[in-house]
Amino acid sequence: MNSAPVMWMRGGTSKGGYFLASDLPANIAERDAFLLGVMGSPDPRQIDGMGGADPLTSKVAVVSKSEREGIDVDYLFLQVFVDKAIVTDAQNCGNILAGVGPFAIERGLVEPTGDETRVSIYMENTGQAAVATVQTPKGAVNYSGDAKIDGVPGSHAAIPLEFRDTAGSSCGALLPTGNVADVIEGISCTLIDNGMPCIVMAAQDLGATGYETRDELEAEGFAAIRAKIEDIRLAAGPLMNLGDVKDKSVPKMFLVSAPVHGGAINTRSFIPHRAHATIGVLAAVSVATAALLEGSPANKVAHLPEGKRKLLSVEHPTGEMSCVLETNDAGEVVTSALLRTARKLMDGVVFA
Ligand code: NQM
Repeated sequence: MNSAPVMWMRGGTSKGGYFLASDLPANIAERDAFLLGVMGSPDPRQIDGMGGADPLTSKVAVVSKSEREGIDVDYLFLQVFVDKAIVTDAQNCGNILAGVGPFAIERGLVEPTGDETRVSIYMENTGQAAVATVQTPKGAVNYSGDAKIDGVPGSHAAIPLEFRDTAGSSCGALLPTGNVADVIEGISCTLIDNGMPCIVMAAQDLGATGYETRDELEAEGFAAIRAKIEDIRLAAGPLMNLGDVKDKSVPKMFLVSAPVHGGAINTRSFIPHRAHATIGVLAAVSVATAALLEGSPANKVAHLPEGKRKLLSVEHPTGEMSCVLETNDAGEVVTSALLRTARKLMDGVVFA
C-alpha cells in the first residue's frame, strides 16, 4: 500500500494526519511502514514526507466508529518518531484529540446534533474516555471563532475537552511507586500519571531556572542538564511500570518553578528529548495534579486556588494552559477539563 485518504489537521498545539482505521493496513508492521513513509521518517528534517521535523508535527490519529456502549468513536494515537524508524502507541495525545471530534463529524462517523455536537471518544492508547464539544451550526463543523490558545496564532472555534478517571492511564496508578516524591539520581521527583506518565522535578534542583526558552532548553549549554534528565527518565521507567523506556516517548519530563504570570505553576517539558513549545494536554492535567499533592516538588512552588473545583493556569514557554480540576472529599482529582481549538488544513490522499 502506498497511498491513503487523510485529513491533515492542527489539533491544539500539535499537527498531524487523521485517518479512518479502515483506510490503513490492518497489519501493524505494514501500517507503521506506511506511516514512516508518509512522515518522511527517519530523518531529522523529514524532507521526504509530511512531518514537520518536530515530534509535535509528526503525529497520527486513527479513528473508527465505536461499538462501545456510550461511545461514538475510538481514537488511537500514534507518535511517528522524527529521527528513528519508530511508530509508537505507548502514549496518548490530548492535543491531537482536539481534532478527533471534528474529523469524526466530517467523515460521517457522528451525526451533528444542532449548534453543538458532543462527541464521546474512547482513547485506545489508555482505555479511557473523553468528551469533545464541537461547534456544528447548520449541521457542519465550524472551525472559526473567538477562542484563543497560547502557542497558536489567531482565534478559532472553542473545542472544550472533558476527561474523567484518567489516573493511572498507562502506569496502573496515579502514583505508580506509591510515593508523592522519590529521590532518583539525587533529585526529588514525582512519578505521576493522570492521563500522561510524567516526572515532575523542581527546575532549581537541576540547576535550571525553569524560565528558559525552548531554544535555550535545546542549546548546547543545557546539554549536561538534559543528560541528567535522561538518566532520571531511564531509571524511573521501570518504577512507573513502563519497562525500559529508552525507545519510548514516555515518561515526559517536567521542570517546575513558581508562576510568574499570575498562574498556578510554571513549567518546561521534554517530550522526552525535544523541549515542548507549549505543554501537552494530559501532561498539563498530570502536572497540575502533582501540584495538589502535599510534599511534592510541584506543590512547594505552586500557587493554588481554594475549593473543590480549581482553575489552574499552567504556565509554559509561550503562555499558559488553563485546566479545570474537580476534586472529591479526599482531595483526589476526579475530572478535568480544558479548552482547545483545531483546524482542518487539507483533505486528500497522502503517499508514502
Ligand atoms: O500530553 C506532546 C502534544 C503532546 C502530548 C507530547 C499531549 C498530551 O502537545 O496530552 O497533548 O507530549 O508528546 O501534542
